[in-house]
This record gives sequence, C-alpha cells and structure tokens, in this order.
Amino acid sequence: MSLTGTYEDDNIFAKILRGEIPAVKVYEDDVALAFMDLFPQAEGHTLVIPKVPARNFLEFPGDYLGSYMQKVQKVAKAVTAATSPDGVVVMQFNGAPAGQTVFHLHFHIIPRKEGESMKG
Ligand code: DGP
Repeated sequence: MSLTGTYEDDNIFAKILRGEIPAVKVYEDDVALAFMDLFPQAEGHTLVIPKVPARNFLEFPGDYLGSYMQKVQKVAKAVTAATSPDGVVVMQFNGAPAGQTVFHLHFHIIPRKEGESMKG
C-alpha cells in the first residue's frame, strides 16, 4: 500500500466507524472515535481515528487537523488519567514501509510504565 492513493472504505477502521464490526469504544464525538487496540502493546493501548476519511497524516485535510488533534490530546489525557503511567507514547505511521497496517489515519496512545517492555 503506497503512501498516496485512493482511500478505500473497506479498511477495518472504516468498518468500525460504520458499526459493521465491534470495538471497545472509549470516546466518540462528531470529530473522532477512540477505541482499544485489539493487539495492545501495553495495557490501555488506545487508537484515535478521525471521522473524516484519510489514509494517513499527510493526506488528512488541513481544515480538520486542529479539531482532530484536540481529540487526540483529549483521549491521551483521559488514557493517562485512567492508567497512571510513567510515560505515554503518542505515535502514528504513514505507509506500509513505515509500519502502517490499517489505511485510515490513526494515532496510537500507549501508556508506558517504568521498567515494562513493549509487547508486540
Ligand atoms: P498501524 O500499524 O499503525 O497501522 O496500527 C494498526 C493497529 O490497529 C494495530 O496496533 C492493531 C490494531 N488493529 C488491527 N485490527 C484491529 C481491529 O479489528 N480492531 C481493533 N480494535 N484494533 C485493530
């Protein structure tokens, strides 16, 4: 899957957004949806996706970026409050060579505890 191209609405996160497959949702509004990662790298690993369809960060429409990033921060704060970590990773990947496997933009929120190794 290349870095640029057509958004394909049969990706797994689009299906979660449409309610076609289940997810453990932790936050939702008109801008974004946050849900638990099915293959967590640490306890509390959460994904935040925009409702606007975009394959990756580079293709995301700038007009919606501010509101989406506010939701990413809001969820990061909520996950941090819920899990009391020593640190928190906020990251995202663009394109398969960079590690992206689902081609609907998403940020990972991964709480980190001192001395605990990442899973997966
Ligand atoms: P990335 O490598 O950045 O594209 O991460 C995709 C993440 O999505 C990965 O951590 C595993 C997660 N994931 C894949 N399939 C599903 C699913 O069906 N449900 C949920 N909740 N997470 C999924």
